[in-house]
Amino acid sequence: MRNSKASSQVITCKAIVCWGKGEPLKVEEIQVEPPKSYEIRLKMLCASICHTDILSAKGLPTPIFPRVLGHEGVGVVESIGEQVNGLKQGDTVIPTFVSECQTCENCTSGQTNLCLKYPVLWDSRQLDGNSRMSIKGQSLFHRFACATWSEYVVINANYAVKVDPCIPLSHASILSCGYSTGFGAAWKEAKVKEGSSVAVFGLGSVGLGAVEGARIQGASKIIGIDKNPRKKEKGQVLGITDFINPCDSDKSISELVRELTDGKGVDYSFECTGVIPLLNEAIESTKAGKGTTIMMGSGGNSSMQINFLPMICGRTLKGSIFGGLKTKSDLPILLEKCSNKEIRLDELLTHEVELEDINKAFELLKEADCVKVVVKI
Ligand code: CXF
Ligand code: ZN
Repeated sequence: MRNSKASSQVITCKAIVCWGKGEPLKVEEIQVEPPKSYEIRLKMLCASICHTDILSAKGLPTPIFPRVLGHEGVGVVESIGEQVNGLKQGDTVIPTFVSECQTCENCTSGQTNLCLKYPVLWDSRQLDGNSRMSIKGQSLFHRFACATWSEYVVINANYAVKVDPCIPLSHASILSCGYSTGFGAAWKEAKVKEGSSVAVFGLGSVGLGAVEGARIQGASKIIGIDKNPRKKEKGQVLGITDFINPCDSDKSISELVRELTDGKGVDYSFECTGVIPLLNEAIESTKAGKGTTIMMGSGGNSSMQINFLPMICGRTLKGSIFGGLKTKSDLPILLEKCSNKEIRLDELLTHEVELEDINKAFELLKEADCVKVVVKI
């Protein structure tokens, strides 16, 4: 039987709702509709916190409220719509915010992971413009189309990636955004070459993913940059060869990177903080004429100023969502690396909270040794 009885019923469950800009998050009883024909309803098992959820709670870049937050997570298929192929009840899946139809101009271009048929759902509703979540009759927006900080969620089946149930849930969850974004940036966007040099700005989960991606690609010099001295050791486990703490010097970061690279700069830099002045530093840390910077950090800002001279001197700046990873072609490869223990995700898992304690989780993120907070659902 493809559909359970539950698929025709609305489910009332707990979810984390953000009612307005900067307001504390609330645990609420919400209603989750049954899946429509191309949708699946997931029972979420585990979620995690990504920096952009904090920005969303502050109304950045767009104040969309009331909204169920969370976009990292993993769940099990509770029920499916009539037209869904390739997924069944009981499958373990990651909800994703990018998709891959494999047929559109972008998917077949070999240049981008931004599918045109199933785009990033910036307006925080499902593809048909509606939401499947509500509270006392009032519609709730999603975080992208994911809204993982909920016991149940409905997503379009094209935004779901099947996961080997043997992968620890916490690992699957952190592969659904931050870490994969960094890893993909080194692997798919920069295509880091063997023996090359790399600088990673910010050693949170995105940055540590970029470090590990660069190490696996064969980079021989990986410079980690972070204001938090505790990140040095963590970075070393994942693969940094050098560490810069900008607070320890009066020099600019790009000068410090040059000092570590015979005055030349690095082949690739990865901006994972979203702090705009750091983007210029990341660009200026790369080699004139051929250096590449991949920008992933989201500061929630809508504009920024890029210095003219370093860019005109032949450097490349590329923006990236989800590290350029395609959800059908690339994410399964990363999930397999996780199964084979080729990547060290345990190093990222520093804290764990219950869904109800999500506000506490935001506090934990300020702690010096915090990389990733996992949310048990
Ligand atoms: C986000 C960064 C801002 C654009 C959408 C994706 N990545 C992770 O949360
Ligand atoms: Zn994220």
